Amino acid sequence: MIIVTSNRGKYREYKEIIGKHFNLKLMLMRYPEEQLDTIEKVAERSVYYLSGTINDDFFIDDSGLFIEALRGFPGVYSSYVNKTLGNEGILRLMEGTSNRKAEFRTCIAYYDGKLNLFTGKARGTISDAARGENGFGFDPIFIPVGQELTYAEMTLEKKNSLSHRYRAGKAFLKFLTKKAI
Ligand code: ITT
Repeated sequence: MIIVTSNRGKYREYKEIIGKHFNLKLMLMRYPEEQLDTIEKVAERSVYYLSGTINDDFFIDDSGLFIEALRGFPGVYSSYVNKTLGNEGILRLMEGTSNRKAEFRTCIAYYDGKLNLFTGKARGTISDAARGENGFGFDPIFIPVGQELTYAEMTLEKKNSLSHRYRAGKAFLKFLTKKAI
């Protein structure tokens, strides 16, 4: 089983979520991501693009941060926004905004000759300041619901016990386990 991603942070998390149960190999590469209106559509399109070039079962992970007060922004534009505005830019956009609600979403798209999608969500809030050194991307500014710490202040094990990626991964793992028997 191959994970195709340009993001080592994702791989680190999947090594725990999936790699403990199935043999997981990393194909570190960037692939074209079309700007469609949902992460599921983006993932689906990328899988069809990659399925022509990879001769093994593989999956990709398309994720995004959806901020309520910004009407779902950055959403499907998360990767671009993370590179351009960054966490400080998001915090600036949120200055003076009392509604800090946000949701992280992950869509795993697994290709085994057929396309299979697994989604996971985690609700939470945007912190007032960036906090923590762990993780990647928007982790320093996202506090999952019921927690005090940002993802970046948590250990990998803790983030992996409650994150959007863990939830999508759990559904994926169930599918893989069923398939293996
Ligand atoms: P791929 O090669 O796998 O596409 P990517 O980093 O471009 O890697 P996405 O498009 O799925 O991945 O992610 C959109 C942005 O959201 C990107 O900047 C990520 O760093 C960030 N992101 C995704 N999952 C995250 C998580 O669990 N915690 C914090 N940021 C995350």
